[in-house]
Amino acid sequence: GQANIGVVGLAVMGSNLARNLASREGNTVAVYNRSSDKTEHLVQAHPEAGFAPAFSYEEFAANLQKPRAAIIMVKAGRPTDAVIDELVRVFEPGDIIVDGGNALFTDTIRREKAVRETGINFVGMGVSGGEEGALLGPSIMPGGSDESWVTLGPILKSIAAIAEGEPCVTHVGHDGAGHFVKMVHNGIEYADMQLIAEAYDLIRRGTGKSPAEIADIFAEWNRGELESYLIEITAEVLRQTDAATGRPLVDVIVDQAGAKGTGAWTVQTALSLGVPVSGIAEATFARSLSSHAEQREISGGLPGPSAEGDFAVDDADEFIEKIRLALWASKIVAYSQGFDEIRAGAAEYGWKIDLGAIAGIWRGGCIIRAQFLNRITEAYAETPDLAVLLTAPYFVEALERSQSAWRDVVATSARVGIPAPAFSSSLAYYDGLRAERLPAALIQGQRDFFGAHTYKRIDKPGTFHTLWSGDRSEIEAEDTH
Ligand code: NBP
Repeated sequence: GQANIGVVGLAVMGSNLARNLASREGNTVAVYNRSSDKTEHLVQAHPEAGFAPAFSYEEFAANLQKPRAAIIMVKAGRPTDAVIDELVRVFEPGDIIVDGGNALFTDTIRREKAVRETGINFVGMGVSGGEEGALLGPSIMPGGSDESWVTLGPILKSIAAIAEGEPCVTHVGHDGAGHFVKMVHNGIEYADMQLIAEAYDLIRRGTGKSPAEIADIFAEWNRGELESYLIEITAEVLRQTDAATGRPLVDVIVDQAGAKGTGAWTVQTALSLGVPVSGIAEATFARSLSSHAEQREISGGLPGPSAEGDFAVDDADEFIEKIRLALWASKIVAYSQGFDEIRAGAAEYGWKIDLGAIAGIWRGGCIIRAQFLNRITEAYAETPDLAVLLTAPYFVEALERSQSAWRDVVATSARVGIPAPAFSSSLAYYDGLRAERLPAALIQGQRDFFGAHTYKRIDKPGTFHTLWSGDRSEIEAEDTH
């Protein structure tokens, strides 16, 4: 075989990744797809790529140099398992199977374990950036063994996005670490998008500005600390006019947000790990709420302020600046929560993850790319075991500067009846972290009352229970609950 890398699955993502690989000096790319028409089409449409096409798994394996390395880009779930089975059949010990699809990290852990028993390496790899990223340079989050990274590293570095001269790829950690980090990336993306949407809604309804005018505001914000791909495309979407009606496009799009499930995975995993990713959760639930048309239909007449939908602020410019600061503060919370989940996942699954390097590889190629990620890298460079990202000096300064505006915006949204779930929950999380005493003490009391779940005291060691249905004296209890 003459190819040094292969791609299985030639739908849009696989084709683009194969073309990206083929465009780099020194690569010859073997390609295979279950339906031969896709393979033929790709090879004919891109003669410049010099692909080595195959029409059976045997032929695909024969086209690859040893040790073989192949990236699977098929539908996540059973199709991925089916392709892995075929590759295990035709590959040999020492070869590398990479799954670049959107797999759930626990599936990746299971697959890695099973494939490893055959002597073949298995690498679960998160790929972010959609179709365009796959073609021009994605952000790449590979897991798997150190041995696989030796072979894959140079190839992946050659196709990844470049941010400030560095390729957006790093060996995240073993087995499922790459897909875990990709999952949290998507969760953060949900939160970031929801925060931007809340900012837009408040500006529009509070100032009466048109979408095109608000596009200018986002374009302006994109020149400051909020600079990011998502802010940039928000301006583009808001500026778009619908050709058919002449109205702003955003006004003719049905207001029900779709989701492919990675946000839900992030939240479900956080619940299992006990990590409060409330901003990501609210963003995920906000999409769910939006998509329940029938519930919204029968709820439209419920009492509340601002039945007409609009309110007017006295000073539009001041209000807009407050929203910018609320967005900045809430965004810091969302990223801090996401990194908290990665930290907790690494501890639970035994991965050594360099959190600063993760922020580094998100600076290019992916949806949440932004200048601000450099600040996260710096924070972890200074304090590698930082327990709460937002306590790093740069973020503390930002929160100090923005928090009074943040509180005003959340209070205003509550007063006028405009939902701002991600703004509000981020602020509540922040205040919860700051609080000297939390009412969790009362919850412990309630738990002890109805379930004898016991509690600890602030003034002495040990575990205690009050005899609630007896004389209400306190006894020292065994810590079994
Ligand atoms: P799809 O997710 O639409 O999958 C289509 C591909 O899967 C085709 O090549 C199809 O072959 C193949 N396939 C299926 Br379906 N069942 C198969 C089986 N049993 N055996 C072999 N091949 C099978 O493709 P995509 O949209 O290009 O996405 C590929 C992966 O990348 C997915 O995991 C997706 O979640 C992920 N993705 C990532 C991003 C991102 O931004 N990172 C974006 C989009 C997708 P056929 O031609 O014979 O039907």
